[in-house]
Amino acid sequence: MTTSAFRSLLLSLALAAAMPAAAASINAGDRPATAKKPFEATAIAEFDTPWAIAFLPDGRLLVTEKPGGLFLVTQKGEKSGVSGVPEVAASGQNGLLDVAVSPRYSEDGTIYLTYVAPDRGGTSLVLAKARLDESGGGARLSEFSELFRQKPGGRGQPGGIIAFDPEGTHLFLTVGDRMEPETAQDPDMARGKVFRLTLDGKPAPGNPEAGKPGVAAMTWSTGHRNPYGLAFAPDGRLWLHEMGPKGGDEFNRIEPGLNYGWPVVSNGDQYSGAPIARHETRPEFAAPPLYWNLVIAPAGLAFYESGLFPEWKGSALIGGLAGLCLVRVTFDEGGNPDEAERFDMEARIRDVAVAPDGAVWIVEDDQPGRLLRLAPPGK
Ligand SMILES: [Ca+2]
Repeated sequence: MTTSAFRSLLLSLALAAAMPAAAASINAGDRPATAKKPFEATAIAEFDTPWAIAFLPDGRLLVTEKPGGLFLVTQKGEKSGVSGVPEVAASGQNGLLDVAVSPRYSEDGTIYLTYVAPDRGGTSLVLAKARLDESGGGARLSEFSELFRQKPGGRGQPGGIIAFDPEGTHLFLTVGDRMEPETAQDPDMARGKVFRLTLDGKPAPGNPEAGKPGVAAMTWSTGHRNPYGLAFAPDGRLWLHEMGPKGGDEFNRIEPGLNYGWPVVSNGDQYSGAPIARHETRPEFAAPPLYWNLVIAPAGLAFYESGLFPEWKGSALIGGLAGLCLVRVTFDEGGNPDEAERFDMEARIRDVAVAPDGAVWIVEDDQPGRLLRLAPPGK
């Protein structure tokens, strides 16, 4: 062994020792969707390619449509359009994406949106906030404020998921690799990252590279491909799922400063069939404790804490696009996840949210796509 090889071996060992102890990665990609459904699914309304759903404190929902529509919807299915959404670049995976309700909504009346905007040299992921203004009849966005705009622009795989920490003081945002994989490892590119921001969209104090300029100051974790799920568990841990390439969808516990490896390592391969090194070959990258190969194409993530489905308490609920399913993930005493059951929904599931009464709501990725309420029979 040469001196430099010995040095790199020592470095690898040191990095491996610094990583959190984790159980072996579990592949849930071959699990069948055979779970008996403890719910009835009731179709509430239909939308044109719905992308995200979020509940207001009063039990109404906000629903985005990928082509650019934003709606307020009652639990009986009465829809009203919200005006003031800016022009979006709606094509392929791009368009109007996530909607999230401010953790201080009762005081600030604010919602957050992500969308892909037309821009020079491509299309850019944008994070914006606005007040949901229902004064004077109808609903509109007022005091619209753009908080973040990705530069340079890119192609598909935008990410764009918003989550707030349990304290309601920070906004977390996923950014996809925009189909340029190597940019996920570039600390100066707003690609393949999770950002941690203030509620006004500024780099949050205490971030791993808080003293640096630009993208680095915003970055909480790096090396992601295309994350369409991000949420805090009841125990305060942050979880993310991201789509793999050909195989290797990942469910990752997100910790500050860690690198999750894309595109250097993956549990899937290139679409061409060309292999990608596996996570276990590079311990300096955080490996997913749970992954899917075959893929489910995960979209939407919500943790369940209500009593309406008592057996689901503490579970993560994940929609499957390619999987045509709803996946329930449970955690052992060490916090390690595994897929507990998979419900066949016979449609591409784009997002999942839990209503104030504990019912689970999902939307189908279709044209039209249905908004469905899942509740125990008769509830
Ligand atoms: Ca990874």
